[in-house]
Amino acid sequence: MAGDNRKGRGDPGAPGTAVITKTKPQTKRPNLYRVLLLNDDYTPMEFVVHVLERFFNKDREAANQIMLHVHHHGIGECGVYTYEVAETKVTQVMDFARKHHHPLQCVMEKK
Ligand code: TYC
Repeated sequence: MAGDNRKGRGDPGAPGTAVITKTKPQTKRPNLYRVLLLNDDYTPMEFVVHVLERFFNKDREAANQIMLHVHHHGIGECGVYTYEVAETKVTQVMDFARKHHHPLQCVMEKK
């Protein structure tokens, strides 16, 4: 109808109409991302261990294990995070490695 300025034009209170209410519980899980370190021939082992302690909250033993896994297998997981956290970790590691002139590479992949 022309010139119908009423608020909520559907008139949900009128007989024979209904408002659809929420039916399913809202339990959407966030997408998760693995943050991975890549091996190279130049970054010192001790620097990689330090990165794992500083940015991934690993204790020295866990950091050593992950570093050695990367050293032997070429790639390894540092942690699993939501997108924005994973992106921040990657940036922090890349900036830190660059600042110390190491070629260490850090990437993320969707789980
Ligand atoms: N391969 C390196 C070395 O022998 C050590 C290293 C481990 C580098 C893990 C990167 O992600 C890495 N010095």
